[in-house]
Amino acid sequence: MFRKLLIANRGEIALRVICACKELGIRTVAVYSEADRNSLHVRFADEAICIGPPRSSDSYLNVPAVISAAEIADVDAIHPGYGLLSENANFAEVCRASNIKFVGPPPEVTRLMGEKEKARQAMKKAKVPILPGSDGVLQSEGEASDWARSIGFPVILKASAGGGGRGMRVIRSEQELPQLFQAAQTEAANAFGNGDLYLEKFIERPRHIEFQVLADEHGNVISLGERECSIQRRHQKLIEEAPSLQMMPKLREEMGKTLRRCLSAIGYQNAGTVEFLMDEDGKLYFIEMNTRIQVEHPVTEAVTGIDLVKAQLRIACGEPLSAILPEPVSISGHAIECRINAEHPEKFTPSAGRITAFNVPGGNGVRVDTAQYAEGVVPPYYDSLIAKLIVHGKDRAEAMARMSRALEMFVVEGIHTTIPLHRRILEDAEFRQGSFDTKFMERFLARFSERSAERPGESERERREQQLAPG
Ligand code: MV4
Repeated sequence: MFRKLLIANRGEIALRVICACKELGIRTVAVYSEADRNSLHVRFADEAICIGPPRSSDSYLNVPAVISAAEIADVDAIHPGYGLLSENANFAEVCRASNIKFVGPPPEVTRLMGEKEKARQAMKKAKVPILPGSDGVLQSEGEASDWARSIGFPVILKASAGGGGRGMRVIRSEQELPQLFQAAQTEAANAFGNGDLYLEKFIERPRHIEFQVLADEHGNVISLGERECSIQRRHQKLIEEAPSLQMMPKLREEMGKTLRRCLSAIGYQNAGTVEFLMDEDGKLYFIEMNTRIQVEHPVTEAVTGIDLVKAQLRIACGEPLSAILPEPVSISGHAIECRINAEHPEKFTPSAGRITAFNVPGGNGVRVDTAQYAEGVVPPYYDSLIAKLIVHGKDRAEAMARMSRALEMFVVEGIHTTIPLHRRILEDAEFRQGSFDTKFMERFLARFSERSAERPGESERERREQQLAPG
């Protein structure tokens, strides 16, 4: 096993990696920005090194600063967490050149999956279902038009260097194409330094379903089932569940086999997530692969009993899956995660500041992953996730009841959070019924405004806050 590992991240995921290292007897090195001096990842790591000013670009994203810290601390490995440098193939290459093990897939695979159109073709070649669409990147607007006509409108233009919803355009008719093609190309070139586009059939009301996989360094791959991630707003997930109510056991098993074959062929290693859209007929289509541990990994941990971060570390040390996994791997019960973000309830804009009171729920089937504490400060420089509340129950009904009571017992004062919003979602009939798609939040928020409109004499803000408030 590694002797010493550097965590190139902050917040709850840095703490999550520290937990796994402590359990495996690995010494830990935290890196932190000037805004994170008093953070728990600094406190609980064996060593901590300040790598720069508050802004991520000056600290957590500064490759020379991170590598220097790793060399000074003399670590064997780096865990990148999620976001930041986790899917940066160049960083993984620098780690390799510095003789430091990057806990993740080889840079070549990260690079392949980062080019969305190449990833799509690789999946197609391995017989993973993809949507009808262009073969390779579009060379011209004319080519886009030809593909769109042969596939049939509506279609969606996507940036090959994009992902996570950035730089996409839905095209509903031939007339719209020239303008939207130009707009998408310009946006992609500006945002990613690469204007390459591809095109797919557009699915109007998809569900977002993703498969968690683990691959060792000896060609063995396993699928740990799916997560339902359709409850999202502006491409930010709010609630994730495992398993998905929409997934038939036969399809899950079939996808598992397909993914094992495909990812073994690609030479995938370590933890990864394969994202799919599910159409109204329950068919799955590959959209993207994420080559990192994800925010929502705990729901899979809850239903499989597998510690995914420990598995990542053991895989990176060369252990085979057969030594890591229980026999057999099975999925039991139902898990739900609510992302607790520091956000204004009505605008979903970041809410930084000092936390004046903090009570974390516990009890049977409840897990909270957080690096926050009472009197702690949420800095304005980073993403707004301050805690993840994960519950596990024997079925979805028990998980929902557990989530409701845990949200009630979760106290965060001094800043705004998404806790009141989650409490309302948990009461929503459509959510409880469980057959939602990625448009759920739009409908949910519209139901809200309608009810607010029926209450004259209050400001919009007062109404919204009252409706979002507990009780
Ligand atoms: C799509 C789509 C409909 N049809 N592709 C958004 C994020 C990126 N990973 C892919 N996305 C989408 N791709 C086709 N062919 C709709 C979306 C989409 C979406 C997907 C998953 C979760 C939430 C979403 C919200 C809006 C659009």
